[in-house]
Amino acid sequence: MKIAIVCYPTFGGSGVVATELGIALSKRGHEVHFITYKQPVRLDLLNEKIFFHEVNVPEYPLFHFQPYELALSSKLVTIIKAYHIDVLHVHYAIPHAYAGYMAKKMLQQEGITIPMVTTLHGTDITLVGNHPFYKPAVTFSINKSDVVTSVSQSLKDDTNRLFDIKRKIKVIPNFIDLSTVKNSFTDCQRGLMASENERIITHISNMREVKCIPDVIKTFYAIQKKIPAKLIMVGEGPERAPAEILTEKLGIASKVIFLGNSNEIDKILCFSDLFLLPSKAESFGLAALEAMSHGVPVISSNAGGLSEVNTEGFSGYLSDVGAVDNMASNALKILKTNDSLAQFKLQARQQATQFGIEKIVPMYEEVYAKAITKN
Ligand code: GMT
Repeated sequence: MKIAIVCYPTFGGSGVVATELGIALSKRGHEVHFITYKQPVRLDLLNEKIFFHEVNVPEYPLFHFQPYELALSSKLVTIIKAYHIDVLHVHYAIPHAYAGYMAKKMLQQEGITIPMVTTLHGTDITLVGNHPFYKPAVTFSINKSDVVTSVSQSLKDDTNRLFDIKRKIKVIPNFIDLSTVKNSFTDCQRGLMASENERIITHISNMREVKCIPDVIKTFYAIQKKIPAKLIMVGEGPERAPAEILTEKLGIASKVIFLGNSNEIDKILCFSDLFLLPSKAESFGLAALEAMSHGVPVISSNAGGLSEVNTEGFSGYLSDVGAVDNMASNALKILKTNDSLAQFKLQARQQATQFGIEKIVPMYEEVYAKAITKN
């Protein structure tokens, strides 16, 4: 198949999923065309089956807002025609499904029909799309998609509750390529971050309010009172600076390392003992799955789809949003002895196998094939 993928190319779960999916599809023989404003962060594998088409938005001083949707839909028309694309897959409803629908309509004028698959990722529904300023356009573009998928049952339920959706939504969970994750934790260079007797706790996110960054710091504060530990904070966002101030106020600044955005997530997870994800909303929690794939148990909230990813008492523990004391005592259950940590590490890795790429990518292939046949 010839598949066009539209996504956000920067750090963020939906872009990562779209990129990894495109790479996996290309390895399975499909021709994949990424159409977005920048080369996706994880797309370092340009080959004869992968193409990247940049969407340029010319700056014009008259415009207060430059019209990205217009440039994207025009680019889609050009690429779909030039490469005879069979199916268009847009990740994140805003504004991709809207631009995709416009491209479909323009192509129809020329006698070309193409099915559009829209994958909902979370914030496009729960945080941004639900805003009254966007809601009519988001509802319209979801209903006009030929197939709609969501990354968890929880997100499907939220979408049906918040919007007037006429389409059936198919749940296709996010996935992980376990073959790329090193299974031996012997060469992890822990010494770079902590001393021998310290546990290493990690948080990775784009540090927005939804990630409850103060709860990460407060949970760690309670943990380090009981056992020697370091906290590694990976990512950039508006909550980073206040978090740094909080670590100083609590007197733990020397135990918390802020690394900023990193392309070395594998190395960081390799030496991590525990992952914290106390978010107040999380449609899936790809970062938690990535942690588990490296054998890192997860202490998370029970928001959104997290309970579909993290299993209580097996891959980690779940608490109510904001219940930092509970999160800390759960963390200590895992970290207290080498035996319990080793057991949870094994179980976390086992949990990740449920979301193996080889199980999930064929689900998308099936969706594409059906949509093309119906078209
Ligand atoms: O929340 C983020 O870190 C970014 C956001 C995005 O849109 O890229 O992530 C959403 O999509 C991910 C991939 O499907 C999910 O794993 C995240 O749970 C989801 N974020 C939220 O729902 C807050």
